[in-house]
Amino acid sequence: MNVTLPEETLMEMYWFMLLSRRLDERAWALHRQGKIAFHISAIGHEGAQIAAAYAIRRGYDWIAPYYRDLTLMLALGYTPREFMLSLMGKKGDPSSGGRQMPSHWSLKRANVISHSAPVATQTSHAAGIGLAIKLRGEDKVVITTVGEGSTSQGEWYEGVNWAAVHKLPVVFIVVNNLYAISVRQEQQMAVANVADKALGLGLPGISADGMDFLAMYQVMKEAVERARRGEGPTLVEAKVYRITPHSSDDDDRSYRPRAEVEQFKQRDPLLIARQHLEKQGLLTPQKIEEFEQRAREMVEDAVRFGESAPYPDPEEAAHPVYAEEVHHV
Ligand SMILES: Cc1ncc(C[n+]2csc(CCOP(=O)(O)OP(=O)(O)O)c2C)c(N)n1
Repeated sequence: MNVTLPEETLMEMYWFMLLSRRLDERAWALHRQGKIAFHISAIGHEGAQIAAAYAIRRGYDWIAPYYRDLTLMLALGYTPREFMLSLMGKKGDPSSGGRQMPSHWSLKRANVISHSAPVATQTSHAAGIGLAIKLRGEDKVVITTVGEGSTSQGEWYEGVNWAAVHKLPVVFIVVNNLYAISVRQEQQMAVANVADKALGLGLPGISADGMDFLAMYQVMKEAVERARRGEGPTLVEAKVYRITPHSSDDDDRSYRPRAEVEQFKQRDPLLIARQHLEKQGLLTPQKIEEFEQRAREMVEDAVRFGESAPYPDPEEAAHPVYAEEVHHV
């Protein structure tokens, strides 16, 4: 592995992974307390996401994410307070003003575009943005994420195919956590790796260890640079594991053995990152405690902020779904 990143960058990456984890855990607790209606988790996905965030030029490149991208969003500047507003359906939620499901991100200031509820639709959004970048002659890149189950959708093939034909600056990240709710990968596709699908579509396909943020970063960095040089899209498969149930509405005991979950917990991305940074002498027990303390404070501040924030005004219910004034041509 020849990844060289400044020490502060490595520590910052670890910090966002930790903050994401602690926020995520708090969201589960809020759900069990009956304070929020729904949560969909990033636990197990942090390493792949932080690598993607740091491989791009944040605030410059474009992002078409999916619902499991909490760590990516935090690294793009989405705040814990904003996350709580989204979870609690409160007015200041930047994604939709508290009127969308939580974790259906959009963040104008960070070039994050809103995604729809049907899975894989963001793939064609990303291809469209890629085409716009190319037509304008810009050196921007767009990254988009889906789960492996979403690669069974026709729209996913259409978007990837179009980007490959026109050599668009897109990195298609497929986060393979083995399950699409209760459907295992083998019931969903006849290939061993999602990356194998790239062969038939005419773009490079690479599998990365998404549990290890440095392994994933290396693959992402190459894919992003390739796109920026005008050499076209790459399909990056991040092999991860979803340690939690699909969402707060799901009982995963009905479709996967506990032993499997326990086995993958040994490869927890936060643990792997910690081991990397401890080995390099960057993370000391004191630093770990300092980070934990800061994360606890931020999470509790965000919860208080969310709880005291107002709900959207009823008059805003249709905004900005319908135009104030309709223009007929
Ligand atoms: C077109 C479509 N079909 C079904 C659903 C319901 N649905 C929501 S998430 C999901 C699973 C997606 O699995 P995957 O793409 O592997 O992502 P993961 O949640 O595992 O990260 C399904 C079937 C949907 N939102 N859109």
